[in-house]
Amino acid sequence: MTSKELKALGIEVENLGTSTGSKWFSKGGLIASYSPTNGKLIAKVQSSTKKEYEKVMQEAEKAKLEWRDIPAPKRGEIVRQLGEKLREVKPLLGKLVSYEMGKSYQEGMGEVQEMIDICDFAVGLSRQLYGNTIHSERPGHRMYDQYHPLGIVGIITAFNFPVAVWAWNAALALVCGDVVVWKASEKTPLCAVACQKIIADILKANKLPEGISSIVTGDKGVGEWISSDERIPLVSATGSTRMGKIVATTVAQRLGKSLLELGGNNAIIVTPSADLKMTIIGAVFGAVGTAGQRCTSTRRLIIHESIYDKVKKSLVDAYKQIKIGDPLDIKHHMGPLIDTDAVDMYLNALEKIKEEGGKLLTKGEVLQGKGYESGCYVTPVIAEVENHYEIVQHETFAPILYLIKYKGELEEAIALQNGVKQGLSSAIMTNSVRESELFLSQNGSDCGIANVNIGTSGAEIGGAFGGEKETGGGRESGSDAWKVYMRRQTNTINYTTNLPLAQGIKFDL
Ligand code: UN1
Repeated sequence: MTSKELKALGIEVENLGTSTGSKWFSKGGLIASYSPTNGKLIAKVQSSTKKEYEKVMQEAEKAKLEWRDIPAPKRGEIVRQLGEKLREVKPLLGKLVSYEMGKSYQEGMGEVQEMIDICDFAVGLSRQLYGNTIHSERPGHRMYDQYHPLGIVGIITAFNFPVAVWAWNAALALVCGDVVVWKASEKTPLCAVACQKIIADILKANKLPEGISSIVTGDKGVGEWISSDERIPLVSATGSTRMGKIVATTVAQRLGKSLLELGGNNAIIVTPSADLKMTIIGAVFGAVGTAGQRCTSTRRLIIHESIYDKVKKSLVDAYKQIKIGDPLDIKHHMGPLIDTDAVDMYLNALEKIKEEGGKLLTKGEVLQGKGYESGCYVTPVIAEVENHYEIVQHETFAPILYLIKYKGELEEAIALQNGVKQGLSSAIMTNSVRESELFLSQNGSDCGIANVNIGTSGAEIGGAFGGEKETGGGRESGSDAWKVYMRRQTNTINYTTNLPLAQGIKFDL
């Protein structure tokens, strides 16, 4: 990516990493962002000091009072403008996502498309923040519930979706009348700077308080400021289960709310009636897309023994077709891992698989030579394992796909699928109504997402996104996920001259 392209997104050689709207200030240490695609330094971002964080919070506190007074459909208009701007910058921002994070250019563009889609969704939502009307048990009384803005929403995001997850949270929070303070992953700080510049321009052009959208930059210490801050009623955090447990505990100690979107250990059940062509495409994209670094990545295939060998062979053949290299070159299916620490985790996982008795069906190695200078390119691996292996129970953020055999009925496969601590995404490949309905029933998948005849990754923004168990229980994005960004109030109005008490209680004076 050229410096001219970076400049068009507002990125300089050195950037400030703290901002409220278009006011930028930073005195903390410099974070260097290297591209995993070629190992080159892209630019540096100055992290936030505690004092700067305080300034951001003070601006946010002021801005929230004004923002919540603006009618929701008018707030929607601002989000509409954000969606418009994102349409304009999609190729460039998509390129930055690909260059800084390492996912394929197509997927980088797809991520910006998710941002656009959630903006469109939020614009419609801004006229639909509905509560219920309720029939009172008392004569001459009316009841309803309504939703008010929460105030300040803290957003903590991971490197793997460096722009979309902010947009899922910010677009909804903004139409709900909240202001947002975002801490992005220190592995992808430039994506955050670029997004903040886009929204700051819109706020400025509309003469709105700039504290409506802020960013702070830094490591987990900055996340800790957000989690422990009583001025932030909701913290939405995306990342590892380890991080989520820390955020959840800190937020719970002050009885704040947290929306957690943590690790997955997603499986596709492949039944005897599965369409194998669809299965292979879904499984391979799910396992190697984003180099296995989506929380929805397909980690396990639970295959019926009657078709096991056939699926295994087709997969091994398909993996031979995968082109690995510079993700900005669209002929490549798979780019690098985010950094060399991630490569070490991949290598450790391969060792563990072998130690526990698993068998690698494809060679797992770090690629070397021309085009692979960053040291972050690895080959995707297929491994035959047992579900109970410790390594299989663990989410390794890398392109490693586990094959697990089931012998009997679907119930056995469902037990394997549910037999992990995480509960994000799941899928079944079947042409049997009985099997698909059982999979979707209360006795079926225990995940937040359960798909039939599609893979585990690539969820649309229209549905609520998130999962159960160690995935954290939060729901972001579509459906009625907006409700968590607002406080709910039940109102009872008496329009008579009597004061009857509920539950028939008599209290005469
Ligand atoms: C994530 O990996 O944090 O469903 C989000 C998907 C994407 C979002 C993934 N729409 O794969």
